[in-house]
Amino acid sequence: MKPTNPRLAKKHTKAPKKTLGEFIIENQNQFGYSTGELSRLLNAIKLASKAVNHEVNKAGLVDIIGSTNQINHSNEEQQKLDVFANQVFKRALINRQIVCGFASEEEDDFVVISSSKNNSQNNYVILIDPLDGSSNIDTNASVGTIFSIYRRVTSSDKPVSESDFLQKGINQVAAGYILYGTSTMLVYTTGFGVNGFTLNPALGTFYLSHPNMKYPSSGNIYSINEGNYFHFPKGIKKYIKYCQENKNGRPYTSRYIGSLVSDFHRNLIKGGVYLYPSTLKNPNGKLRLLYECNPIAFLSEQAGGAATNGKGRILEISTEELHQRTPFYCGNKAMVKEIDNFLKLS
Ligand code: AHM
Ligand code: MG
Repeated sequence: MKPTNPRLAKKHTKAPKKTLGEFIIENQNQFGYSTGELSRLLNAIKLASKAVNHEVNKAGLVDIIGSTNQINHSNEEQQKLDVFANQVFKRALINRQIVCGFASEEEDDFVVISSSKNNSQNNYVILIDPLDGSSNIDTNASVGTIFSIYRRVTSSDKPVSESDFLQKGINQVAAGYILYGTSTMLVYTTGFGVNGFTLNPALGTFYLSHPNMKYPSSGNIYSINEGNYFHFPKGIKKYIKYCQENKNGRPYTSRYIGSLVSDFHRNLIKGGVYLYPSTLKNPNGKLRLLYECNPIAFLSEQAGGAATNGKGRILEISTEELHQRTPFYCGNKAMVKEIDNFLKLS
């Protein structure tokens, strides 16, 4: 019998991938306040995401696609799956009494959650966009869930108040997204790098597939809804022309799904930048600071990238209201810097 090639033998005895549950427990002691509360919260998100994933995968087979004919706080039409995903996350977090407050892009106001367990109050609030990019559902394109977690700033013997939610992005203790794409992934950060987990649908388990995610050192993708070109600020119009110019490694490639989680995820892996500028109609852009921009900005910075509103860092923007919007530029650091320069010069 031929002796085993030691290189091949090594390949076959590769250690099994870590599960998300194992990873959460292993890293629990990274927090100053290590009570296991944040770990339980991440586990609840993991569970809810599987339920949403199951429903998203059935879209087309059951009566779950299309509009509810209702308008949400932001004056946008709610899709049936928006409402479903919101309920699933809300229930998972409220029933388990893991957080003391919940705010969602699909709700008008935040929800106070009081805990009946041992008379103790929980310390975290969560803000969530339950189904981002939901207008893509009808066409079977990828959508996502985005979440952002803060430690409350008010005293824990009182119900949460608005100030617990209106914190600057730099105060986030964790943020992440679930991408319901060709495979389902949960990607998150607790301020110690970004890690991505892929769902094995047969087992219903997330496995660490993308440890310590970082942007490539350079990128060449720009993602923007160019249909709004004539409504963009001068600097962005010039930047788009710059991307299209044929010199010094350009033209860049244009890729836009219209689903922030999917566009961000692709740019993170391949190197690129996502832009949602102000427009004549929407001077603050379209994206919501608390539910979309802050969590994605936190992930972007943790992956070695940047996120700005064209004037400064997203994570340092003061928040005045729950559904506040902001222009958003996010991706490879050097590319975001280019955009900031174009905006400053125009
Ligand atoms: P939503 O939360 O209502 O789905 O809106 C956010 C989405 C982002 O995912 C996406 O990048 C953007 O809106 C697309 O907007 P537009 O169609 O104007 O390009
Ligand atoms: Mg959204």
